[in-house]
Amino acid sequence: MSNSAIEVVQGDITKLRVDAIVNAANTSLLGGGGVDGAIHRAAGPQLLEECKTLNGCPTGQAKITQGYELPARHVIHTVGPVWHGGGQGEDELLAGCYRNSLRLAQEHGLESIAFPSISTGAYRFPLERACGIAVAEVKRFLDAQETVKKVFFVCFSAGDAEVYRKILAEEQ
Ligand code: AR6
Repeated sequence: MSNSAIEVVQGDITKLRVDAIVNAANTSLLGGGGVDGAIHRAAGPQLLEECKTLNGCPTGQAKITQGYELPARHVIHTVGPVWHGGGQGEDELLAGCYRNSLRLAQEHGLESIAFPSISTGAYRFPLERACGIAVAEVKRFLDAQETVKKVFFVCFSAGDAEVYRKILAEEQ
């Protein structure tokens, strides 16, 4: 795996022209606030129409749709765990979000994928802990296959981007 396979970007994930952006959704897959709301607004109403056909998504799993009016071709919807203190399987569920999203991308022959910082907003997962899990899962996946070539971590705030860059550098 080359070092440039993973890139941290600060900004709005709805602007990225990649094969798939990942949505930090809830189990209904019918929209919400945060990055979920931003993705549905930018993709337009057809995204909700397709989501209605999916019958929701369990925590830690992922489902794929078209991107509609987004620059991204697809949206991979995953559901992060709500943070309850760490004793309720939160780490493994969050790892599942990254693993299952990447597997879906691979199954669909997608080369580039962008993740928001899943569960670290409304679901209150501690940022550094979530970031460590995200980086570990993405690295393991990139080392094991050749379809997905580029992974972006998209951070809304400069502070979050700094944490991601620090943890990525430590793991090199
Ligand atoms: N681009 C990139 N990152 C963003 C954007 C954006 N446009 N908007 C927000 N973020 P959250 P969660 C960041 O709360 O914790 C929803 O209502 C945000 O700053 O969106 O997994 C769903 O429907 C934070 O760093 O997701 C669920 O009910 C990160 O995205 C619930 O929130 C994740 O924050 C999911 O909560």
